[in-house]
Amino acid sequence: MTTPTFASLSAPAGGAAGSGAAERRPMLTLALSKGRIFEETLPLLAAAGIVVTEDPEKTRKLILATNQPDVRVVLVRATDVPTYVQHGGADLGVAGKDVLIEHAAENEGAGGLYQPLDLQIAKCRMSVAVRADFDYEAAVKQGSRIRVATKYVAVARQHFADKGVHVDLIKLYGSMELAPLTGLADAIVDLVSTGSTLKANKLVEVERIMEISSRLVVNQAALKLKRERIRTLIAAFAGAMNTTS
Ligand code: PRT
Ligand code: MG
Repeated sequence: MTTPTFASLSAPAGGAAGSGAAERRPMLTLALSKGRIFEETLPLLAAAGIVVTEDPEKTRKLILATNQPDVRVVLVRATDVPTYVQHGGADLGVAGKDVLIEHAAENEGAGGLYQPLDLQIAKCRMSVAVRADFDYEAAVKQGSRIRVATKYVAVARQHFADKGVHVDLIKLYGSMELAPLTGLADAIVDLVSTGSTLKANKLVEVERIMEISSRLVVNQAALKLKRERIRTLIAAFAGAMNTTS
């Protein structure tokens, strides 16, 4: 028996409404954030036969239709993707490992979120960076208390605890690079991709904490109720990754 493709399981585009059970299948909702995650998820969706028919950069709509009548995309902030999926506002979503770790720490493990696939997209690393004139190694060796500004409090806390370094963590929501330049902090924990943001702000990367990529997250209840469709989608994504990497 051959496995049907996701496209063949869906109601035919433009088919007469209400004729047959296929059209009455419940909506499959995918949560994505605008920008790199949206852009890098598009080819994976295409492999599953799904084409988003509106451009998020050109519309103010937050719900985007696709060529499949029973598949839609909701646009949410990157940090809100796990929340939407966990509570069933979306069946699936794509979120960075950075976002997922912080979400789990803030939500006691975030039950209800299944992570079946590392999509290997939106890759970067989480690192410690300091001003070029700050001797990080010496501060660590001397056992000084280091002030660290970051959006990623859970990852930073764990990293410095593992090293046995005492830190005062300062939670920020963005523009972490500014903290060492203004004297707010000695160091930052932030995402680094090309390194050009650090360079432009005269900061240097002194430690790599972990590699980051984005993962597919699925609502546990949706996985049970829409099992076949979600499994077919996961298989198409996995297949596309093998052919593009
Ligand atoms: O931007 P916004 O405030 O709307 O939200 P967001 O920053 O959470 O979303 P977005 O779309 O920027 O990032 C979504 C996900 O992409 C993150 O959760 C990461 O998993 C992943 N990702 C991959 C990155 C980067 N690369 C990245 N370079 N997220 C952010 N950056 C930022 C970084 O914080 C720093 O300010 O880009 C800057 C560094 O880039 P380089 O290339 O100069 O090193
Ligand atoms: Mg950003």
